[in-house]
Amino acid sequence: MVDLTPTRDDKFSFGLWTVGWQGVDVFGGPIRPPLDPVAALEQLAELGAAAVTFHDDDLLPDDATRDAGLDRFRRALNGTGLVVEMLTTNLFGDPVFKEGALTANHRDVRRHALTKVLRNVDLAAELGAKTYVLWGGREGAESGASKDVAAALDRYKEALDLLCGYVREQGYDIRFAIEPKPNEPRGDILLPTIGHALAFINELDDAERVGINPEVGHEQMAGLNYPHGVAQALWHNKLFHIDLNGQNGPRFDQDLRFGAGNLREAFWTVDVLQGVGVGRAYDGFVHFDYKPPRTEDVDGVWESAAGCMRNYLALRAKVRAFREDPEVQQALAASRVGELATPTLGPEESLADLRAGQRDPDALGERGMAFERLDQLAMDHLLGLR
Ligand SMILES: [Mn+2]
Repeated sequence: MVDLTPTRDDKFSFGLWTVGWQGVDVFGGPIRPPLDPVAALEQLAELGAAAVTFHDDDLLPDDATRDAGLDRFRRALNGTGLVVEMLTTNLFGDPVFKEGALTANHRDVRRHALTKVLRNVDLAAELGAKTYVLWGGREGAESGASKDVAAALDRYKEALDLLCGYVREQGYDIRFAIEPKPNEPRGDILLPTIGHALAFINELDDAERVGINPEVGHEQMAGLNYPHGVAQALWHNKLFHIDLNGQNGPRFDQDLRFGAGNLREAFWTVDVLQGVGVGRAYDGFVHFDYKPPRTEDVDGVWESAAGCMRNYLALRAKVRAFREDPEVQQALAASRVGELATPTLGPEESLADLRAGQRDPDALGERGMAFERLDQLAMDHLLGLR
């Protein structure tokens, strides 16, 4: 049996808003008491996490208690040995952001939003966080004429260009990561998928400094294949951060613990994060952005946090065993998976050579690909049958 005890080397990280979620949803108020951030640090350290992340407002809700709150939090970081690896801004909760933040129609709202981000970027630098996430939950629309999408993208770009310039000017070691989401809370959110965000980043002044923070459920809400999206992000060298959780297909954002929901995609997600196929593994923090269901009491919260890490470690062991299995290697060869790495045109070959070549399309068309055997082997590993 593999050891499923998380260690600091596993680089597990949790948002303070995850375990601290009081269960407020569209249909009901809080069902759990507020969680003290220091208690959260202590419990997460105990469970084997290595880092935490937070929105400005999660830790520092008002200016009157800001300095004292920060002091107390720093002492707890030192005491537990946890680090802050990522910071982000709450640009969605306050009424001022009801129509958007960095892309709000109202210019003063955009100026207020940018001010809020800048202040928290300073805090990120101070705390040593190297990733700054931007989730534009309110950047979007419910109706057609209400948002000039091209102008909104101009303003989104302006904000990112200004933020990158600021970070460069200050000499901060910080990169930005955009978190795509198709909808919720807005009817339609800008930069809805990994692909939209990657294309947008290409238009930025300092595209090198901006990557993405894809979340399992957000892609699956759009019916997309999450591990494929992660593989493409790695291929572009843009996987700056990751948000793992669970989701059952296109429906509301479930934010289940990692491994719950679509277990097969969780398996392939861990596989792709190991660098299989892409040739480039993800070596950043393994960040969980989920919500302990509102059926749970405080014990259930910690059960779900431990479950996220346990499921990741279990799937990592399964994925490694799958890749090392000699029968899997034979099945991969039978399915010609490795052959895809060979360029279509030979090194000394011209397109004229290619066109002059003889092939037998009928014979090629008759050949089975043996993918079912390959996938059943993966299934057998996942089900613990091998
Ligand atoms: Mn989510």
